[in-house]
Amino acid sequence: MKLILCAVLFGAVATEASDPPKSPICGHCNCTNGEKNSFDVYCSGKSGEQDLFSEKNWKSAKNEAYNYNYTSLSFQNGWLPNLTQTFPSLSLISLDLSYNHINSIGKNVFINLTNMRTLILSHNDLENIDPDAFKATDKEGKPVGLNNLKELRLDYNKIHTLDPNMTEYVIEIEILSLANNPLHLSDTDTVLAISKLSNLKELYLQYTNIKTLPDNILHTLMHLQVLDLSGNPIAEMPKTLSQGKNLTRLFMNNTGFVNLTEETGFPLLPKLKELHLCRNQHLQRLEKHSLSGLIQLATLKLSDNIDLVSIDPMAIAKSMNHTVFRQ
Ligand SMILES: *[C@@H]1O[C@H](CO)[C@@H](O)[C@H](O)[C@H]1NC(C)=O
Ligand SMILES: *[C@@H]1O[C@H](CO)[C@@H](O)[C@H](O)[C@H]1NC(C)=O
Ligand SMILES: *[C@@H]1O[C@H](CO)[C@@H](O)[C@H](O)[C@H]1NC(C)=O
Ligand SMILES: *[C@@H]1O[C@H](CO)[C@@H](O)[C@H](O)[C@H]1NC(C)=O
Ligand SMILES: *[C@@H]1O[C@H](CO)[C@@H](O)[C@H](O)[C@H]1NC(C)=O
Ligand SMILES: *[C@@H]1O[C@H](CO)[C@@H](O)[C@H](O)[C@H]1NC(C)=O
Ligand SMILES: *[C@@H]1O[C@H](CO)[C@@H](O)[C@H](O)[C@H]1NC(C)=O
Ligand SMILES: *[C@@H]1O[C@H](CO)[C@@H](O)[C@H](O)[C@H]1NC(C)=O
Ligand SMILES: CC(=O)N[C@H]1CO[C@H](CO)[C@@H](O)[C@@H]1O
Repeated sequence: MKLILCAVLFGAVATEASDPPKSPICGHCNCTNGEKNSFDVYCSGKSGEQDLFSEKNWKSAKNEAYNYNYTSLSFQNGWLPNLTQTFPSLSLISLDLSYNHINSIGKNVFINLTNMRTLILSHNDLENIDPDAFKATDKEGKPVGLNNLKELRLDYNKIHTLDPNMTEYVIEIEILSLANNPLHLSDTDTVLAISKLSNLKELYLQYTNIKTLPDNILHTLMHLQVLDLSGNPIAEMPKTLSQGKNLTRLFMNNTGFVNLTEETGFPLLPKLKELHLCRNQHLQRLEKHSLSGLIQLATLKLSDNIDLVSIDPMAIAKSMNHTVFRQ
């Protein structure tokens, strides 16, 4: 008798675990069921408004109490020009809202997504980001930031300036992409906004039309490991590069260098392991010691430099100048 009861109970539990009640969002979008009954939601070409912001859509109609573990949402190719509605409280770790024609983000949109580590807003129409866009509030109602956010991707928008009051709320991020935006990096607010992000490990600035980096920015971003400056009209080595003591990977494809010498070449970058210097249409000569500061270099990519006529045999050889400063 006991044995039968156990079998019946076990059966019921097993069905519930493998087949949770379906939520409306998984009817409109594609949900994949991952580990520990977590869900990854993928949606393309939906209007957005009705689907995303109603809490009911994320619950089971049959069993309101059923607690879904939504780990990621990718909502693309929709129409969300004014992103002003607040997402319901979801356990999302990753949110991808690329290709949605977003041109403004209102206050408190992400306030309930307190677990979010990755936010992708690529390929939208953002020009300005509201200073309070990433503001959240704690249990007492005090303003705090998205304190779990580690990765923010804003590439392929129309951003020219950043507001320091905006980055204040994403202060913990380690990865920031601003690639393919018409950035004004000479604007002091924008520099201040980026400088505040002192935990940054990866910064993507390719195709932002910048001519150099602001002085001392790598002194502030002292943990930076990966920097992409490709596709910018940079003709002189940015002065602050010598402060990139923790840089391990540097990308400078398609820039404006012509002749790099010991004086105009790379500074001492003691941890740099990988350098990409490809597709530099104007690059002609890599002179003696132009790369000697890269004392740990393991990978050097130099492809498709159509004007490169001379690489000095001592271009990368050890230079006393660089060993003297080595600690
Ligand atoms: C949700 O799912 C993720 C991925 O499987 C897992 O790491 C996390 O612990 C789950 N959260 C809860 C509350 O079950
Ligand atoms: C769901 O996936 C199918 C097959 O990949 C795709 O054709 C469909 O557009 C997806 N639906 C949504 C709403 O993204
Ligand atoms: C978005 O908001 C602006 C003003 O904040 C308004 O002028 C515009 O019409 C709105 N666009 C849409 C599509 O709702
Ligand atoms: C940031 O906020 C402070 C206080 O609200 C304000 O005085 C300042 O002008 C703001 N900064 C910018 C760049 O908007
Ligand atoms: C960056 O370099 C400084 C000194 O050069 C060091 O103290 C610090 O721990 C480094 N940070 C990381 C993340 O490696
Ligand atoms: C240039 O740099 C990028 C990193 O942004 C790298 O992935 C790419 O392979 C490099 N090379 C060329 C030829 O573009
Ligand atoms: C680069 O070096 C070549 C050979 O020394 C020289 O003719 C040319 O003027 C230099 N170009 C620049 C921009 O320094
Ligand atoms: C050190 O650098 C200076 C100028 O940058 C140069 O004149 C000198 O020859 C270099 N010394 C060595 C040993 O490379
Ligand atoms: C579902 C949920 O938790 N919604 C909350 C989102 O954040 C706002 C502002 O703090 C709350 O009012 C909602 O209750």
